[in-house]
Amino acid sequence: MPKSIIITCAITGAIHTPTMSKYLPITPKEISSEAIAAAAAGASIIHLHARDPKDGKPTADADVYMEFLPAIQESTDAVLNVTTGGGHGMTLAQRCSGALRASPEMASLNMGSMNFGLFPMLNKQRKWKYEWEPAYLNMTRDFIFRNTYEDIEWVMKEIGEDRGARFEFECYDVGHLYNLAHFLDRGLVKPPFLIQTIFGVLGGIGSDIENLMHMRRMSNKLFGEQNYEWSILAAGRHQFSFAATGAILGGNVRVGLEDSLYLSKGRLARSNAEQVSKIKHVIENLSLEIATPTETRKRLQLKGIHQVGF
Ligand code: KMH
Ligand code: ZN
Repeated sequence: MPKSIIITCAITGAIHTPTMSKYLPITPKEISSEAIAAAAAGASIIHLHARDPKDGKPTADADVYMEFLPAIQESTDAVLNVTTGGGHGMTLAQRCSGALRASPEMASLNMGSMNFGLFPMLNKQRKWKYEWEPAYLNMTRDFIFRNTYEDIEWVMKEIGEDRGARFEFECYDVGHLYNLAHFLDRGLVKPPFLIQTIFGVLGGIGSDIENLMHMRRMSNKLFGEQNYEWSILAAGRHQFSFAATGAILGGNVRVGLEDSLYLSKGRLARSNAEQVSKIKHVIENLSLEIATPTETRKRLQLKGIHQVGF
């Protein structure tokens, strides 16, 4: 029997900027209504970042997270997963401010330092709404997304061990799988864990199907297929083809406006829920099923909705 498929929806992220799509949620109210609709459409995990309500810039203000986390959880039993990637240019503590305050059931954990190039998005001519937007993209020419061993250990201790969150291990390249294996060897990671394999970020592994197969093969070799839940996300235009291929291969999937602003070629997604509905239809048309939040909690052995700090 194929396992049901866990759909994660990443609502707003820290990659896209307000000028790129008027549908990108910015304020706590927008983030919570988008998250609730995405969960109703079939996402059992909601991955969250916060933005400054004034201008949409990624923010490290934990109070902003606390404006939307309780509101979302009041209306849905989806698992709330809070970023530790935060926004570009933040310190590690700033990146983790929401997760430190909220003690969520899940948090992201980025498994290696890397380039993270957003500057190609400057190539499209636009009239920017806010000055920070082109500066934010441009600074990634000289930016290292820092995730040293010490950084990773700190997040594992503060957010995993002390606050009881389990992680979405974000692996943007093959070396990140080996870093995860290193922490498994040291006993700092315990199955069942979620590996989010990420394709198409400039600085990470590219969106080629050979890479999808390779990341799966190496994950199986390093961890054993029964010890982890595999999830797939591709940034940009490969979002749906990679999710569909991953689903066929036994993986879980991630969609959402953090990863792509589009629903199909040239057509902006009007909401996160639109993307979730699309992948849900693909999955169901393949005679596969989507996982409920209850199944997701059980498979990932999460601490439960009543153990969070919001
Ligand atoms: N902020 C990006 C560099 C995550 O949510 O953990 C990547 C990121 C991933 O934010
Ligand atoms: Zn994120």
